[in-house]
Amino acid sequence: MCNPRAFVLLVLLQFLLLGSSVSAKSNGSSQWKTLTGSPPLVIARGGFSGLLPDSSAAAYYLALQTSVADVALWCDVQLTKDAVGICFPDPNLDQCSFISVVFPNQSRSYLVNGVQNTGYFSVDYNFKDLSDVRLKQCVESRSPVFDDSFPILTINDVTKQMTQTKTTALWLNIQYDAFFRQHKLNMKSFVLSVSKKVHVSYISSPEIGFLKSIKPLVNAKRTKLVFRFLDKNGTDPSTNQTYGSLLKKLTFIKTFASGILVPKGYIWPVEASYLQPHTSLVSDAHKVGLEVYASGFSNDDSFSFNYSYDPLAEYLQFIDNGTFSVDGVLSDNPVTPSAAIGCFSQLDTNATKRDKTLIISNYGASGDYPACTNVAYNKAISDGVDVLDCPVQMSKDGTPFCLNSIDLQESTTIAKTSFMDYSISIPEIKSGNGIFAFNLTWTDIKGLTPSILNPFATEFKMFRNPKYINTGTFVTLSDFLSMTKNETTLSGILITVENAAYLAEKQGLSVTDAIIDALRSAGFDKPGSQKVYIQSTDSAVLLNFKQKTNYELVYKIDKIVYDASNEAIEDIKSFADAVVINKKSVFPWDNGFLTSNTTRIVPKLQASNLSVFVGTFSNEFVSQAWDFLSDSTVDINSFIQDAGIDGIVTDFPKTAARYRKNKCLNLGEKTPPYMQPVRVGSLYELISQASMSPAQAPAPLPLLTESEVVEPPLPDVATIASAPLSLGHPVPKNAQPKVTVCLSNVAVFIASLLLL
Ligand SMILES: *[C@@H]1O[C@H](CO)[C@@H](O)[C@H](O)[C@H]1NC(C)=O
Ligand SMILES: *[C@@H]1O[C@H](CO)[C@@H](O)[C@H](O)[C@H]1NC(C)=O
Ligand SMILES: *[C@@H]1O[C@H](CO)[C@@H](O)[C@H](O)[C@H]1NC(C)=O
Ligand SMILES: *[C@@H]1O[C@H](CO)[C@@H](O)[C@H](O)[C@H]1NC(C)=O
Ligand SMILES: *[C@@H]1O[C@H](CO)[C@@H](O)[C@H](O)[C@H]1NC(C)=O
Ligand SMILES: *[C@@H]1O[C@H](CO)[C@@H](O)[C@H](O)[C@H]1NC(C)=O
Ligand SMILES: *[C@@H]1O[C@H](CO)[C@@H](O)[C@H](O)[C@H]1NC(C)=O
Ligand SMILES: *[C@@H]1O[C@H](CO)[C@@H](O)[C@H](O)[C@H]1NC(C)=O
Ligand SMILES: *[C@@H]1O[C@H](CO)[C@@H](O)[C@H](O)[C@H]1NC(C)=O
Ligand SMILES: CC(=O)N[C@H]1CO[C@H](CO)[C@@H](O)[C@@H]1O
Ligand SMILES: CC(=O)N[C@H]1CO[C@H](CO)[C@@H](O)[C@@H]1O
Repeated sequence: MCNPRAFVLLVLLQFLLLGSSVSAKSNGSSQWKTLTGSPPLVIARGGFSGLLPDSSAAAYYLALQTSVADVALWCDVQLTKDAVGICFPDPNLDQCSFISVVFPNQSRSYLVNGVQNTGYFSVDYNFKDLSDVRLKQCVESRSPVFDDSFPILTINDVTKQMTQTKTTALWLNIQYDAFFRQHKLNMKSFVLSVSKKVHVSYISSPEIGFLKSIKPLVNAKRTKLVFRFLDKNGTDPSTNQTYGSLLKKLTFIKTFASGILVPKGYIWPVEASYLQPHTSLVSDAHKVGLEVYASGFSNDDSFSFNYSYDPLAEYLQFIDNGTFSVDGVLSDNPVTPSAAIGCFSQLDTNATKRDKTLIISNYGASGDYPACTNVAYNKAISDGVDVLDCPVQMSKDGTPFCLNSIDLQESTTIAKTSFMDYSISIPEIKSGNGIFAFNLTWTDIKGLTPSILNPFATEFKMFRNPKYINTGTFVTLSDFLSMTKNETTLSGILITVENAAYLAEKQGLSVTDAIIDALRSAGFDKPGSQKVYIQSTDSAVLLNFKQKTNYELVYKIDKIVYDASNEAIEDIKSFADAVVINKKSVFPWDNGFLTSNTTRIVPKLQASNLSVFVGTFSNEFVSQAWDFLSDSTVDINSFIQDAGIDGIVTDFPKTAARYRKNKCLNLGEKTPPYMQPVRVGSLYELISQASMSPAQAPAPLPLLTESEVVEPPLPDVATIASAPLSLGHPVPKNAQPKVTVCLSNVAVFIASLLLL
């Protein structure tokens, strides 16, 4: 390796990433519906190109470390002017490297398969000219922090990396034979020379002419030839036939290839972002003896809403749908298909839970349906949630009902109705205007149209399940209780209480009494199989319940806290059995990367017999640290295995429930690499090395102190004759002593954080 910087980075990676070479061979004895009956192949496109620059040494390394042992490393072969074979995604080097910085003003224009293309082409440079060119991420949405560190690799460099694991396969993709021939470069003789030196397991090309010409010259037992299909409209330059028409000639293709590689939509078509019934391509191809590999898998690409942003679900659809299995998948994030194959396939529908972590819904299955609607609740139950949650709000006429927020604007279309006139500002509740639940009767609220929560829409333009954006109906607390009471799969329900003091004092509504009454009427006050959890951020609410009931009490800490003082923990123990904390309190992060190991908060709370629940888990990869490889299962696995939490609060109970059934739990030393918790901090180290400037020292650890935990007791319920007087107006100072005290406590707490 000519670049000392990249070498240092690689050594670091080697040191910090999963080091053990535990055998990760998939279980071959099970019945796969692939052509040969073997498990499907995982093909790492340019290495782990979903995180690290495509075709970089680091990307290939990470792929080897996180995948099944027989992973195939995919190299897009390009030739330089002096006929050196490099692995690079395109013959135009411009988009995925900094070549234009090294050779300013040298861009050129060529016809590539009939399309005019401008940039910097490998055919114009000798390999040694490229020694100062560094790689960069080709996909804009991917983190650029690893850019400008890694040089272009030759195929030789890649095969050297593979020697440490004997089972790894090499896959050479020859995308542009015709183009290189136009430039007097002979791809065929180059590929043959490589295959004489190293074992090339697969050669793919979208050009029939190339495959036909090489077929007599390779050993069919050692090397499989794969015909690659592109867009159905596209044309193979060697035959002038469209790929769409070639799809009808599988027996002809079998004469020169042993398999086909097709865009995944050829198998499971997607229309308007929803999955259509599958085509018969896999079984048709298997009938004529062709293997089928599917391309286009990456964890950060928009895929069908049928998968609920869960990339593992997509792989299962292709390899474990009961009807067929593709023979391999071409992936930018090979950890995910590895886990799909090694841990999640062929699970019994009734597979037992192998992990005891509690799964608690966040407003029902709110990732799939509008929050707290009947459909969100039913989906959460059928997805296997343990504890179903109802955040209780009060209507003007005193009906407790389930909704994520006291402000009806957050998950209904009320802002588009005549109730918009009810929009007011109550700074004690939230900043900005709201249309508050206690201002409308239950009849009016029931008539509102629910609307799905979209936490990642503004910043990331990621939207949830558009087909069901306004479905479902809202339920009262007593509806919720009768729906859950006989549900044997639920181990409990969780009732969330907020704004109790305000409702009592200003609106004359006692939310705590309403809840206690509803639970009693539904029979939850008697010992039963289901636990009732009462959750609040307000310790006074929990103390109130503690005096009157025997329910499990859960204290929610909104702030990010890495530790807690002994006094604070003693206080919490006096009114709570469990605590809910933020994900970022468990693994500190900076700019999307984990900065250090787990904090002390979880063991500290657990040492005092407080259960620790953590939230909120979402499938959208933008909600996860990059360290979790854009895979919600890797995220969940690390929190459970590394941090040992007791419960996870999630918008997508299905992903968490499936995790608990996977075959790779409790295997100890035999845990395959793709189901081991990530080594936190390793990527962060890599970045600070890459940018050659030490990462900023992390901010001082936020500590939970006693002053925040202690709150004034709940006020008495006021008698309110008519519409409250002070609604929408600033509260006179001396009228609200209790609230003022409370606010000043928070202010002191925040100030103490800043001073730490
Ligand atoms: C492999 O599959 C066989 C048959 O299904 C099973 O008995 C065995 O336990 C499996 N091994 C592993 C490591 O999963
Ligand atoms: C080279 O590039 C620079 C900056 O893009 C530009 O100002 C200059 O005119 C270019 N020179 C030639 C000869 O194209
Ligand atoms: C493919 O062909 C159809 C019909 O000629 C056309 O409408 C469509 O835009 C083409 N798609 C691409 C990607 O070229
Ligand atoms: C394909 O079409 C081009 C342009 O029409 C023609 O020059 C070329 O000879 C054709 N190739 C084959 C193999 O038919
Ligand atoms: C995908 O989801 C849509 C909407 O729920 C549904 O109609 C369709 O049947 C699903 N497709 C598959 C293949 O399951
Ligand atoms: C799974 O469990 C359900 C309910 O207990 C039962 O009806 C069903 O037969 C079971 N299925 C299998 C495959 O065991
Ligand atoms: C649900 O439970 C209640 C009380 O335990 C019982 O009266 C009712 O019949 C049950 N309903 C169903 C559908 O099982
Ligand atoms: C994390 O913990 C491990 C083992 O306890 C230690 O070796 C490693 O240095 C720690 N890493 C960081 C970034 O703190
Ligand atoms: C935690 O609970 C266990 C068993 O209930 C008990 O033995 C232990 O003393 C408790 N520890 C603390 C710190 O309360
Ligand atoms: C076993 C399994 O998951 N089968 C599924 C295969 O895909 C079809 C279509 O989505 C589902 O209906 C099956 O349940
Ligand atoms: C039904 C009801 O309480 N409506 C009130 C909601 O709030 C607005 C604005 O404060 C009042 O004008 C309504 O009387």
